[in-house]
This record gives sequence, C-alpha cells and structure tokens, in this order.
Amino acid sequence: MVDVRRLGRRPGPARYSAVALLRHGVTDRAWEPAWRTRELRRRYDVVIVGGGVHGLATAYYLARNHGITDVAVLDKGYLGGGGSGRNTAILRSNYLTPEGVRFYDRSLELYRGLAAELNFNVMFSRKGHLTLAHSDASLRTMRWRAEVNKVCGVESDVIGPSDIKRLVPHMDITDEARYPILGALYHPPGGIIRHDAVVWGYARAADSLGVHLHQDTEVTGIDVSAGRVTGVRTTRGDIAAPIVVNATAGWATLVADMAGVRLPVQTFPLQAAVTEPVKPFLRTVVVSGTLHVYVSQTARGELVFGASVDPFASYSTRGSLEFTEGLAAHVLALMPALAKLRLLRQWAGLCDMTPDFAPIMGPTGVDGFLVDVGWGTYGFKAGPVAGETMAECVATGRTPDLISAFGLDRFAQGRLVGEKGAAAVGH
Ligand code: PYC
Repeated sequence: MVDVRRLGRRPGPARYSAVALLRHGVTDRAWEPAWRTRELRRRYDVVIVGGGVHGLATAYYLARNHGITDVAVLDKGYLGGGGSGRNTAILRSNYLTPEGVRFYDRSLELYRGLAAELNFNVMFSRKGHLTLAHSDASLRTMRWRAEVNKVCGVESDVIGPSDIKRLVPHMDITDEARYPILGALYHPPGGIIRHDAVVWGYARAADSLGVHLHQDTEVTGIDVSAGRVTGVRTTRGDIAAPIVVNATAGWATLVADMAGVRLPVQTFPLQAAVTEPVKPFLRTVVVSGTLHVYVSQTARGELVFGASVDPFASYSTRGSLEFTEGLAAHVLALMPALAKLRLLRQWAGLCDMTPDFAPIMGPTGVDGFLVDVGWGTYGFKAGPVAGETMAECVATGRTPDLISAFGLDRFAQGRLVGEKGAAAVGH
C-alpha cells in the first residue's frame, strides 16, 4: 500500500504519481527541491565542470550505466544557466557526415525515450524539421545530406515547394518572394523539446542516484602533477579528483587552459528571441541558412527564433538591435503574415566554434583530464549522447566508437570531420 503522505517527498524519479500531482496542484506545501544541496567533499572519484545538460547527463549515465556515483558536478552559476537554457531547443539528426549523423541520431533516440527514462515531462514534440534551399548550391548540399542520412538509416528527403506549402501554409513559395524557395531538406524525426526540463530531469535523476550537484561553485584552477590531473581549485575550496571532465560551453578554452590544454576553439555569442503566444499554426521547425534564421512554435504558442552567431568573438550575452532588425526582415521574407507579431524577449548564449564544426570529446594530453567541448551551435542536441559516451569513456578508459572521430588529436593529424555544411544557418 502506498503511503500518500510520502508521495513527492523524495526527488527520486519513481515517487511521483497522479495523487501527488493532484496534491501539489491544490497546495503549495510539500514541494521539495528536485535535487539536494550537499556538503562539498574534499575528494570525489570524478569531478565534472559544467552543470548543463552535458555535465548532468555525463553524471547521470556514470551512475546509471556504470555504478560510479562518487561524482560531483560543479557549476559557477545555476544548473542549466548557460547554453542549456539559452538554445532554441531544436532536435535533429540530419547532419552531413556519417560520423555526425550516427552520433546525433543516437542522441535523438535517447531524447525520444527521455521522459520515460527520467520520469520527467520533457515535452518532446516530433514536429519535423525543414531546411529551406534558396539556391542551386544549397539544394545540392540538401541532396547530399539526404543521401548520407538515408545511408545511415535517418529519415530525410528533399521536397519541392508544393510539399513545403502543404507543411507550412504561411510560407511564401511564390517566385515573387525576395528569396524564392527552390526546395527543402525535410527531416520528419526532428522537433523541439523543453530544454530546462531536460536539465531538471537529468539533475533530479543524477541526484537520486547519489551524484552531488554544486551550484555557485566556480573552478578557478586545475591541478596537474607529472602529466596527471589531481584535482580542481574552486571558490569554495580545493577538491582532489583523479578524473576531471570539462563539460563547459562558452568557457571551454578557459577551463582547458587551467590544465595546460589548448583547444582550437573561438567563442561567439548567438542571439535568439521569442514572441508573444499565438494560436498554433506552425507545425514544423523551419530553417533558412541563406536568411540566417530558424523558427519553431512552442506548445504555449510562442515563436522561438534564432540566427547565426554574432560576427565577432566575444563573451557577451547581451542582445542587440542589429540582430532584431535582421531577424524581423528575414522572418517576414519567409512568412509575411507574421508582421504584427510582437517580440517579447531576446537573449544570447555562447558558442564554442571549432574549425570543422564538430565537437572535441575524450582524453587530452593530460591523464585524467577529459573534454566534452567545442559544440558550436549543436550542443543541446547532443546532450544525452554526449553524456552516455563521456560516461563510458570515463568508466572504461576507452573511447567509444561513436566519438572516436571527435578526438582533440584530429587537428594535429589533419583528420577534420567537416560538419559546417549541416549548420542550420551560415556562420
Ligand atoms: O544547427 O539546428 C541547428 C541549430 C539550431 C539552433 C542553432 N543551431
């Protein structure tokens, strides 16, 4: 017999029920934090720097798949306050290289099952994903991507303007459009998800398995002795650890520098914006690389827009009028009917761009210091699979096949992965 007084008291994934939800719905009592505030230990088996979806997923899969629970996730701010909470929550696996397609497809598979896995409503919506082509050159790239996708078993096809109009009735597909639409890459499995719910779900699940989550804990140094990592220094004291994972975005180079590891990464702001909510009318995610814009409609009815990265490297997360003006012009070129919609908010996140637009994952020249960085504009899409593979890397000491192409040594060896052609927009 279930003791209803205990329902919802513990953050463990299995404890929630319809009764608990009803009780929480009618009273504000008994809401407990989804994860606990724990004492910061002076030693952990694994320290993960960065409390976004990558760091939290790595901690979760370390505990869940490998039984490694003496793990601390450190974040200098709050969980999900960086790229995980600032992206436009788009999921897809229609990349250009076989390495990229297989990797992001595993991520999509994990995302599809995430609500059940974590017992947390992450609001995954398989809307389909359209990447428009406005020129012969981009149509050629779409065809190329479609073929690679199909070979890897990923649903993806080039469709023409009349099929686009059927999927997005508000789209201007006439020849009079300023940037006429010649076709699109259609990827039915793509969609959107609620990004902060993904963070909270992983955090709650990791916490319930014994992982320690420490917010407001900034890493200020990394100790290395005789080529091995020995621990981290933080604003709350030193922590000894034989394994340290850099799972930061925006600060990836600064954290790696602390261990003496140089990364071929430059950091750029990426701006996004959201409108007031309107009735649902946009079924799919729509992307135009030429117009540097992507748009989707949330379950609440808001339109979420993103663009290319700002044209200069910076750590600023401020919005700019230039971005808003460009965004409005480009969105209206695609869907003139949106002219009266009001923007509510705009913000920016930081993107760590690598030379080939593929991530940097796995071991470094410093024993025990691993990286999961360089995500450019693809980081959120990769959260679950990055967590799963980094956890395997830490637990077994071997680099899983799925990420073997993404090693740091590829830059010295000239084995670049070349994923720029799959970017939603030109950068
Ligand atoms: O590559 O799909 C993408 C994307 C969406 C937002 C930023 N990048």
